[in-house]
Amino acid sequence: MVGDALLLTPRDALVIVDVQNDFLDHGNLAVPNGDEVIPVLNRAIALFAHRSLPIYATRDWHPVDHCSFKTQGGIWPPHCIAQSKGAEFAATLNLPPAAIVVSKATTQGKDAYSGFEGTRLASQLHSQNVERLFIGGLATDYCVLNTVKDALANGFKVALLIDAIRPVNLKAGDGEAAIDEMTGLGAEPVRLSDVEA
Ligand code: VGL
Ligand code: ZN
Repeated sequence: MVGDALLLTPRDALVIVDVQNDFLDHGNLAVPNGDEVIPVLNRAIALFAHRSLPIYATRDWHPVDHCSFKTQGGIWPPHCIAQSKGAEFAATLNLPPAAIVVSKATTQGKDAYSGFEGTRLASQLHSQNVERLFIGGLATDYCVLNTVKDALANGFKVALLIDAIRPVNLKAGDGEAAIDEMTGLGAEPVRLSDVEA
């Protein structure tokens, strides 16, 4: 999709995944170069807001003793504890007041990498007549991957904002493998500069 302009339609929505302090520089589960997604997503927010298109923001919103934490036998450092500073959206992310916040992974004993898992996201999108999602955020190989897979499984088209995602890369190559998996399933990789201004 490089070169051609990609036109936004009234049935598009923006989904920003987990751009929260704990996934950013100095956060408890900092994603390498995660801060770089913010200026790109701010431009995306401006494009969608200008057209009054829906903007969703998912957030990881864990209880203090969440099962994904190392202290509980999980694989992650404690992160994104509900109501904590680390769980707040990046202060520099220009989320408009109309943005719809989707909290996920709120149950102690269950992790949820997808913004669709255990939330009303699919029904909210359907009730707004959305058919295509522009998805960016953190992290490519976890919550972006699983949100994109569930979006496709729920029948949405997906434009993956490849310049607005960054991987954890617990294992080298995880991010690239995730992008291959998402595009293999039908997500269209797009750069924000391909989206018409
Ligand atoms: C995420 C690891 C643990 C993510 C959430 O948002 O990608 N990654 N919890
Ligand atoms: Zn988490």
